[in-house]
Amino acid sequence: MDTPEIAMLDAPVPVLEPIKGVKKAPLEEYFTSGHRTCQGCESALVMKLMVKAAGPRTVVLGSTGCMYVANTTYYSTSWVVPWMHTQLGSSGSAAVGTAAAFRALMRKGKIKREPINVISFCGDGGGADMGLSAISGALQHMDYNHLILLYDNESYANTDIQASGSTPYGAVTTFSPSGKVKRILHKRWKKNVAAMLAAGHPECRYVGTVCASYAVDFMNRVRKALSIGGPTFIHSIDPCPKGWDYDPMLSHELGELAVLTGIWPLYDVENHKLRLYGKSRGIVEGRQKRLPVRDYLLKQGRFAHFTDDDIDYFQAKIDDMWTKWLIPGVLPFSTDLLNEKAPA
Ligand SMILES: Cc1ncc(C[n+]2csc(CCOP(=O)(O)OP(=O)(O)O)c2C)c(N)n1
Ligand code: SF4
Repeated sequence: MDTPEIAMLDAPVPVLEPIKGVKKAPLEEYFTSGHRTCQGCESALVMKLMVKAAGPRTVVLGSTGCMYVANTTYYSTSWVVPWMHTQLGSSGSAAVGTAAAFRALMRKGKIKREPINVISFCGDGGGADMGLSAISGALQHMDYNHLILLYDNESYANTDIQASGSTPYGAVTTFSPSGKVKRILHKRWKKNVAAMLAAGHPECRYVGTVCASYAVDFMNRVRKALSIGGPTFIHSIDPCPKGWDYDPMLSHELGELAVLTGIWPLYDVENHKLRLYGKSRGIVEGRQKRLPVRDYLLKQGRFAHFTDDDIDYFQAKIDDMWTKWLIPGVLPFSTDLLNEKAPA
């Protein structure tokens, strides 16, 4: 039994054992039919897996973006659990506020003292750009239990595919079309959000990257984050047929290719210990050969303007991530990167 003092201070965390194989995954759905996401939308799958892993005692908070707008068409919603919309840059503040409210209500005896998961999600525009400071603040409020999940479709998809800080080098967006004068308009390398947040928040006990193509791993990262307690963060890569311009049947394959080409390393930082997992672990340990980035890039219309030089440049950057960075694909500290040149 908790002492009254501890009961006053601590909001309880759930016991969520890892799911051992897809056949052991819970059958219940808490994100179900009724949404209007595009065919093949991986972000919709992310929502489904996220809340399936968390279970029924979960409150979901959603930052403005596709996963808000497409999931709450007038008079319908696909959320079975309680859900609330929050503003574009507010996933961090909403998470802390809701977790604090639950704690206060439990402390005052107004609701039963039981584990209630608080999950706040945001797109890359809302999370990697304008909401980053609120997420950083949330990861410093150690007293509250919540998970912030950044679903990264690599653009501001809901407002018709504008470039974000998370858009990959060279991708065509409405802000960065390919033209006759400049074939490549978007020359920034994608922000390294999960690593940035893990490295910059020494007390945060769990940060991870995930990909919904590896569904069991995905759900187990969500379960780990929710059951470890405190503020936690997960970053998922989400193939988006509309923004990436590909046939919707390729979504699953593109998720796998993002990992197998080494573009999207799967890792987590649990209690300050970094560990590559799944196929990414296979790559560092030499059991899995990295596939050429060409296999991934040329399946997507947003890279259709790439020449062989562009693909070679992209490949060289990924090779650097795996050979010269302090931690493969994660921490970009290397002086060699200063010597490279992008193709004109
Ligand atoms: C403060 C603010 N500025 C602009 C908008 C308009 N807006 C709505 S959704 C959106 C794009 C969100 O992009 P992202 O966070 O990447 O989510 P996605 O649409 O890709 O799911 C924008 C700019 C807004 N709702 N609030
Ligand atoms: S635009 Fe992309 S993220 Fe938005 S609903 Fe369509 S596939 Fe999903």
